[in-house]
Amino acid sequence: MERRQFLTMLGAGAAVAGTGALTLPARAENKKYTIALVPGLTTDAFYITMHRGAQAAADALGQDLLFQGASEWNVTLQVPVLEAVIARKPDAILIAPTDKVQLVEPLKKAFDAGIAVFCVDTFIGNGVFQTGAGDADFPLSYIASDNILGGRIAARALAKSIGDKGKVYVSNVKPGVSTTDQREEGFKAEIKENHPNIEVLETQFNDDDANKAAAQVQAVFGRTPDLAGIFGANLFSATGSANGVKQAGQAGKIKIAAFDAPESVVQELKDGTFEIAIAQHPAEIGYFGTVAAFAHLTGNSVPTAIGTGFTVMTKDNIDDPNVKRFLYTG
Ligand code: T6T
Repeated sequence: MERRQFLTMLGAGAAVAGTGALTLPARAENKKYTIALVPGLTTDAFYITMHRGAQAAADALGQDLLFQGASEWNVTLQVPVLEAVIARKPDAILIAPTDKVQLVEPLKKAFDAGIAVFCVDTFIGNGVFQTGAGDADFPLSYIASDNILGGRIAARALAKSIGDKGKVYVSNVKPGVSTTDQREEGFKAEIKENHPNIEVLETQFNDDDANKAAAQVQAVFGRTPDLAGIFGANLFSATGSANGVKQAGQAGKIKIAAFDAPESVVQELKDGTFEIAIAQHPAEIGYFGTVAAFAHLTGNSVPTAIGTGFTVMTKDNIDDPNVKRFLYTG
């Protein structure tokens, strides 16, 4: 062997050995960590699918996953669940906080107890973590969709389907939810910047209740008979709006851009109730959230933000297996 080649190999070997020494897990061999996932609510196909992704990662890594949440999107219900989870002393908590402000103090208790906190889907504060600024930057990472972009995608699709003019409104959950606030923000910014002939009416807040969202369609349509479109900013807003539009006999006439993709969107797209459904990748959020927690617990650094993708579903692509696989199937 040539001397130069030998030296190169020696150098490479030393580098590998050096890297290995630096990243060796700082844990006792075979120690199992407990990672808790606290969803926004347990009965939502979005979080059920996120749980599946988290479980897949926990199984692959040989770690324990705890899934505990409230049955409704409600701060008053989520806080006691979080307190019960903290009492079980998990090593890490992945949480979708139901309010940007009201979950800061309850989560600070987890942080003070030495539990690693990660936000999945929704965030606290401004969602920018580990900056040393403010009192809500203590979570280690935010793993989620780009919700402002999602709102913009919805606006473009809805604008196209209504011929770039007319009246629309946003059906939304409630103010203070980071994800749906950002979707509305992205939607309105896109309309304002690029669709001057579209008027955005007052947002209708439904408290994550599809029945309320359906009733609101009737009310808005009653006073605005030339209503052209609706942006359903999450699963219950979109499915409720679909029901409302059907009850008003306006399916396919009042266009809907839907956020989220429970299995029912297949039919809604095919029969023209939805123009577009923006599927998030909740399994990916759960998977990478769990991997991030494990990386941290084993002494590795983690990125402060991990962005997950979207799949835009239409009647023309919904039968494609590469699209269909992003339906929220639990
Ligand atoms: O849209 C998702 C999630 O991203 C949002 O934060 C709350 O609503 C859903 O869970 C859908 O119901």
